[in-house]
Amino acid sequence: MSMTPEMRENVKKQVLDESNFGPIVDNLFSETDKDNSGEIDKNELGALLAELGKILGIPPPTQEDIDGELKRLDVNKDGKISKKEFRDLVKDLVLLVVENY
Ligand SMILES: [Ca+2]
Ligand SMILES: [Ca+2]
Repeated sequence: MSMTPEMRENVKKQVLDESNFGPIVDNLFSETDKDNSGEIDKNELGALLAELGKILGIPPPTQEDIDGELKRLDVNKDGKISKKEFRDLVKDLVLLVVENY
C-alpha cells in the first residue's frame, strides 16, 4: 500500500484535529477499557497491542514490549493509561503508520 503526499497530509490533518479525532479515540478507549475503570491497565494495553499487531501483520507483543509501552506512555507514572495518555498513543501510532506507508 502506498499513499500520495496529499493523502498523508490529509490523514495527519484529521488526526491532529481534536473535533474529528476526539470521538474516534473515545470510542477506541471505551472498547479497550474492558472493565470500564476509566483507565487502561497493563492487561488491557496488552490486548490492544495484540489486536493492533494482528491488524498491522506483526507478531504479538511480548511481555517486555507491553512493559516498555506502558512505561513510555504512562506520563504520570501511576501504572495505568489515562484517556489523555491514550490519545497521545493513538496519535503517535497513526502518525507512525502514515509516515511509513
Ligand atoms: Ca480498565
Ligand atoms: Ca498514567
